[in-house]
Amino acid sequence: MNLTLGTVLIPDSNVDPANAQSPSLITDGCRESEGGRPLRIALVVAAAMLTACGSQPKPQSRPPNIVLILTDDLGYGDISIQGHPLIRTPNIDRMAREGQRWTSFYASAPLCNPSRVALVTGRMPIRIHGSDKNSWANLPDEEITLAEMLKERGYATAYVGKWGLSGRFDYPGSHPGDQGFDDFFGLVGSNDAPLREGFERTYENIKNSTSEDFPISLYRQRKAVETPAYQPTLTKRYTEESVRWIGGHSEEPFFLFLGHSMPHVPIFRSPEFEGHSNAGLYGDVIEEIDWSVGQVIRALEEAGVADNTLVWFSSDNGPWRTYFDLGGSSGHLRDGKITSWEGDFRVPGIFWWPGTIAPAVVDGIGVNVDLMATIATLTGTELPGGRVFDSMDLSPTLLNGDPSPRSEWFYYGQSGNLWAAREGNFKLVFESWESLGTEKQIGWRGYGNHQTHDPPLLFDLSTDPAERWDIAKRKPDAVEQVHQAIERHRQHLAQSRGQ
Ligand SMILES: [Ca+2]
Repeated sequence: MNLTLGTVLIPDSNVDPANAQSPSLITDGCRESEGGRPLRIALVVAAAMLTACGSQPKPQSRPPNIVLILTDDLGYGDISIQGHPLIRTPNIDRMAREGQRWTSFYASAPLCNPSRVALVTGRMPIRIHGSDKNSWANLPDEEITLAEMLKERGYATAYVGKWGLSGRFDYPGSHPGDQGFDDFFGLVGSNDAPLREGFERTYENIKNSTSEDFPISLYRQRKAVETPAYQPTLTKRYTEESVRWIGGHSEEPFFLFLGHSMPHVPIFRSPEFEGHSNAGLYGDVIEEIDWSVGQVIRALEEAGVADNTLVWFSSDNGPWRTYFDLGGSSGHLRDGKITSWEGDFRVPGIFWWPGTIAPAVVDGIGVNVDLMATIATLTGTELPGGRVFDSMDLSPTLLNGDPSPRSEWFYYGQSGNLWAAREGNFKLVFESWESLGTEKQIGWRGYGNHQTHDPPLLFDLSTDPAERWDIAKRKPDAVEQVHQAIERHRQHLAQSRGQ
């Protein structure tokens, strides 16, 4: 079956998601209520949309809790189970061993904000922002987030950590409280914005910086409680807040989004983790995040809800390699943050739900934009109506070990240019950059060697995940195969943009 973006899989009506076997294929674009009665779409084949009326899944007595742990700029290769030789991440590794580790899991965009916009809405930023931008842009108030969706299902909701979906908290839709989160403790955005006036952004300055160099505020709800935020204990305090919040909500369905500020530069760790790793400051930072994961898992176990909780661990984009030892590693993948290479878009993707998610290493494609449809199914929740999603339901893989329903992904750059596209194992690269050094020294933020590839480069990611060998001339059929996927994707975007 030929799936297109904007198609989601959900289980048949009245089926307990935990026991779902053969999900029906539906299109989200048709999921609008009619006189209060939702339409269910039974089957879609390519462009043909066949619809049938039906009812939605009945609410379960106690839907699963959802905990999303998102790190900032953590690389694919920064965790020990994915090959880092020095950094030890026993708690993340445990999640991976007991759950599913996806080796082709992608961030939706090459940098923080658009990746997060896609994650919380199930919609690609180029769809949301009519100007085609895939760069930093505020999340519009009218977008419906995961938290707003789950609140309709009766969930308690909290956001702890870096928000990153707005630049300030002074307009409608800008605060987590406007986007469905009951509780908030964290930062508006990245831990490096803004810089102190007169602070020159160089590697040395960032390396030697203190919290005083970044006049950002730590918020509790809508009130700034600490300025500048004391950064060495951010990971620790986010963790304590999360553990406390879980303990206070174990009697009801809950959704916790823990968005770590680390390891985005400037990197800090609490005193207990100084020298904790064998991999320097960056290693210490990652090992503290791993400790945090362990604390969250323990809190779920102590509250007696671990077997009814999905925990997901990932990163919003790849490592910031222009900061050398202050940035992480994409392992065997090429390059890192703000490039079209796998080292940016491909990130850790771990799903843990003991007793429900069958342990596996999954090599099918998944993307953080898929969480919306996946979580809707797992919680028996209605996707918001009146809009088109780019989210595909990964629950058949999570619950039954089926192949991933997603066979393609599209790598958009900041300007909205299509940098690259993947169909199956083949990736076409149209535009590329390299991380060359620190900003101020070489080009924009240390990036250079920008190239437009015409004809595009072709890589077989199954045999060449490091994208070293252009095989476009050898595999014209594969080139055409990816072009066809792009054409389907563009038709879908054009038909539904802005909806
Ligand atoms: Ca980031």
